[in-house]
Amino acid sequence: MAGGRKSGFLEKIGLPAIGAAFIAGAAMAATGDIAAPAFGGPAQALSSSDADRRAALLFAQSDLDGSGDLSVEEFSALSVVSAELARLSGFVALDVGGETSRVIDIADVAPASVSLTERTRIEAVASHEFHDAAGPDGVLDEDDFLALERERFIAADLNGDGALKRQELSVYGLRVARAPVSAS
Ligand SMILES: [Ca+2]
Ligand SMILES: [Ca+2]
Repeated sequence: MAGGRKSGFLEKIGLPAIGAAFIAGAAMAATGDIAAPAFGGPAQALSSSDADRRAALLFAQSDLDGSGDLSVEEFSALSVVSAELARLSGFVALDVGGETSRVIDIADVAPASVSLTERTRIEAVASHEFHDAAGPDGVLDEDDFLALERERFIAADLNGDGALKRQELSVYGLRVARAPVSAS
């Protein structure tokens, strides 16, 4: 049953490494270590500057080899891990560098797990996003990553006021969870 899976790199290297970092963070938060934020209550709003801070932290966590840029494998691992953690927990944590992360509850609107078919789609989308954002030099540096994450924010900012509230937060949460987003 498990014999046909092809994404060996992510399975053997990317996912465990990045996943372990996230899980270690969650474990530290659970035991009260201030190095990792604890999960707070539901977010009421997310400003574009907080979204930028979140993206900068994500970039640092995702640059597993510390090269200062993301490889397509590092970027793809981030997409898969973001999807799996969000779906498993039922929420998206908004780590913007404080002691607690506000969360966006997606339990009612996103599937609880990532199917193999979906995972293949997520990796394909990640590869596409990577090459689009990296541009001709094929290097995804922090500026490229912030710009890409800003697009995710702008797509969720339905009224264009530079902050996400209510329904917009749900749209953003679904995008972070790489869940299918309806057009409405
Ligand atoms: Ca790197
Ligand atoms: Ca808005």
